[in-house]
Amino acid sequence: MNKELLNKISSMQKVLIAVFIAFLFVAGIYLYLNPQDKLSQSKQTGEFSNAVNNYPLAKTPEVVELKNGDSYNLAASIVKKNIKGQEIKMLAYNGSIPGPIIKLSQGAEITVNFKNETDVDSTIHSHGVRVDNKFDGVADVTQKAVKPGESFSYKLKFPDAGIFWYHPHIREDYAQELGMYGNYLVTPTQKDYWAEVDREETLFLDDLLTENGKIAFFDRNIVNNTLMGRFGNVMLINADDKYRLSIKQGERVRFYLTNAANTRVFNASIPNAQMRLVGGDNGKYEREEWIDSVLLGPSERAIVEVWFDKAGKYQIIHKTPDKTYTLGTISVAKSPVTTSYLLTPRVNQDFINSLSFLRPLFTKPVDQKLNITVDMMGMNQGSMMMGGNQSMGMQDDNDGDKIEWEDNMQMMNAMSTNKNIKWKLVDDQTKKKRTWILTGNLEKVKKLRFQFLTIRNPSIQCSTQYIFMARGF
Ligand SMILES: [Cu+2]
Repeated sequence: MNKELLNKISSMQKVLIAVFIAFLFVAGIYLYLNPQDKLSQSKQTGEFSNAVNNYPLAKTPEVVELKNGDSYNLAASIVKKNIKGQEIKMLAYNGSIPGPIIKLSQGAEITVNFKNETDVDSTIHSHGVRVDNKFDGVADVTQKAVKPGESFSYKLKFPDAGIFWYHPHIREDYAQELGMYGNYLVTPTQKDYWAEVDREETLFLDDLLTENGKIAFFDRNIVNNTLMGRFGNVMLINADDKYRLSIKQGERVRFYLTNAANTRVFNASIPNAQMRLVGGDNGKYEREEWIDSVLLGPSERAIVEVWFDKAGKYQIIHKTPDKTYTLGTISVAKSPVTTSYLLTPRVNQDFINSLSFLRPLFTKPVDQKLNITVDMMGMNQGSMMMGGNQSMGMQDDNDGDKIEWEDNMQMMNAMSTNKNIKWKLVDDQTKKKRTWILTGNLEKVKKLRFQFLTIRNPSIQCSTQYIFMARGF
């Protein structure tokens, strides 16, 4: 080979490299400008159909009262529902979204015979209910997934009073988003556990991501938006974008709120009405308090009481530092006011006493720290290819705000899947990855601190909220 040829090759290589870089640059800009196109590439691997077909219309939930020892059949199936004037394919329990409100007395044990008639594997996870591990409904951990056409029976017991909920624990990004959620309302055995009210209402707060009047793309095999979760663009109460409640003046209402959104935090309030926070995830609180609004993380519940002593229209709103969403309306019809509402928030001494055995642990030093952190396989290279951080929209514009109210890292989020984002628990001291199983009696229980570490990439300073669940307690 002579020198000239060598020069030729190297200059050809230079051209090739330049073309390659140019290609990456153009592709990066293209993907940045057309995020949906990136998704449509994976559409070929199997998209969940969003065809409405002849599916029945979703019903509104009925209240099912169950007694100790009862069996109840709960089938999940495909339905359609009108959201913002468009018929959308959704999933329902016993034909309704939310699913039936299962009302039972504290201490009851029931059997739920679940049948999966949807297009996705499923389970029933009874969120917040202290059930036996084998009926906890976590696919591939406590049971095998219930495939379409299959059934599974859950033996459930309800030792605690309050509001709980059921939903699948496999592909809940798809199935729960499409309507698979329902409440268990557990009435306390103790008579004055709650204050006297005239009415109880269960409200599921949720958001749904739609695109051109259809549910936005879901891949059958890949979970997307795993970094920040799937933020919706339609706000819903009980799967209704125009939720209405009609009551009479003077009524005292206890609302049981559940956040069914997969990542959105709600800051709910009813302007011009006095609201009292009386309970949360585990029933009543030690001390009730007057509040202006209540903050609900994903999966969280809140129990509030409101007395509507004036007639008129009230709005249920969700207020963030930048935006106010109207979630629903409450019409209060004129009526003689015959009831009153105890104006002093209650102090629940019995509950305070019942927690006294835990109080010494509050000041006990932490025995071990566990870091909850994330591996982002290939995501960093991706961000370089996409032309830097600024254009990725990864900079957090909510300085000092610890809540990610909206999807502020849309591009990065759209690229993240269950394949390139892996969560792990790492021992803070040994830096080893671990799985923790706590055994033994309470005195021997170690005090653990679980801490979320900011992702160790200076370009990704995000303040996303992540859900952390402790099971089997
Ligand atoms: Cu849950």
